[in-house]
Amino acid sequence: MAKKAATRKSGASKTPPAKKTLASKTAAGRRPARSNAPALTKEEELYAYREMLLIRRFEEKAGQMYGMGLIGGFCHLYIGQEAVVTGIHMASKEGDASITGYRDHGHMLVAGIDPNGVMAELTGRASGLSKGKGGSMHMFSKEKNFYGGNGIVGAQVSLGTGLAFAYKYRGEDNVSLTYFGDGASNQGQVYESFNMAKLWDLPVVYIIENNKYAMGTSLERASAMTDLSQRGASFDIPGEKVDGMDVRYVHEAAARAIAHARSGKGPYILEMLTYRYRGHSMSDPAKYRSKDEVQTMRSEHDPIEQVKQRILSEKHASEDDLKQIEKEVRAIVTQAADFATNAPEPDISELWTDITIQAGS
Ligand SMILES: Cc1ncc(C[n+]2csc(CCOP(=O)(O)OP(=O)(O)O)c2C)c(N)n1
Ligand SMILES: [Mg+2]
Repeated sequence: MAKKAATRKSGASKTPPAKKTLASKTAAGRRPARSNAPALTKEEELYAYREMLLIRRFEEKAGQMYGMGLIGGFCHLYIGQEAVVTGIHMASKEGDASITGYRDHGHMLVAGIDPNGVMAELTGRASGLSKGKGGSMHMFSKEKNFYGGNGIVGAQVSLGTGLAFAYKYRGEDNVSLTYFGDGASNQGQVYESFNMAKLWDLPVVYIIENNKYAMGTSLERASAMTDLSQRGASFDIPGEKVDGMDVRYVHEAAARAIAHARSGKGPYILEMLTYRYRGHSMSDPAKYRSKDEVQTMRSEHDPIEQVKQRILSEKHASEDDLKQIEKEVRAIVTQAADFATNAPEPDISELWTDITIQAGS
């Protein structure tokens, strides 16, 4: 990624060569057996730290605002999963498309979408990304090639495959980054999409964010075959399991998968082993898992804490430097919250717009 990390809006990407290796912890024993982790450069580590912190603080604020009644409807937080979207984005390049389900705030922030517009959409304001009419699950940015924000579980897989088809059809050098959950991986349309993607060797990377649960149902309870990285085997789509709590592994695997798709070899599956700390949505009593399980993931595998400790031990930055980053991130989030609280609501006439295409138009 190199360039993208340094400036959020820069152009070409470079997939960094594997450099020196560092030892890494395993994610609750679920990480594939590899003893050495790939290293990121100082700039990449600092970029990852800032991006993940922005997602974390933004969502903590959204959670608070939801509790205060400022955000209505559904709101699914991504807290704990930040390394997935950050590492994938670092390996992508300008113009690549991304699409996901309803747990989408992190995907938008990392794509460089204005936090004010995202937060204002959560509070239903006219200056929100969908004019205040979509809410948490339905936001888009054509400018940043972000295609939602989709509430129908699995629907983004067909749409993401279609985005890849468009790139190939037009002869463009971009890939579709299609994110979905472990629960969605059992949806029928996923396999119709896999078939077409391989049949036509479409440039799509399927990123399965396996956070172990689909609402209150664990993967083991709902899936006959739980190795999601192999779900493309019968379509001849390669796949791998990745420690999704460690941004270094995510970035390394993403670089490999994206290069594969971009070079014309067709789709690739990445199963990201990750974890959400919060409930499925804001209204989840979370009775299906123990507090210990959550606490272990938070205290032993937190993606932000891992990067922070490496930055300090490698002396890439001091405690004070990191505090300064935290301060800057908090200022962005505070400003977004203020904006989203004070911005005007949509005019009542907006009830009748953006519903259907008018005859003759
Ligand atoms: C087609 C469809 N079926 C059911 C639902 C209800 N539903 C919403 S989220 C969800 C669980 C999906 O879990 P997963 O794919 O693992 O994603 P996660 O929430 O863990 O990110 C379900 C069943 C839905 N929105 N759409
Ligand atoms: Mg899940």
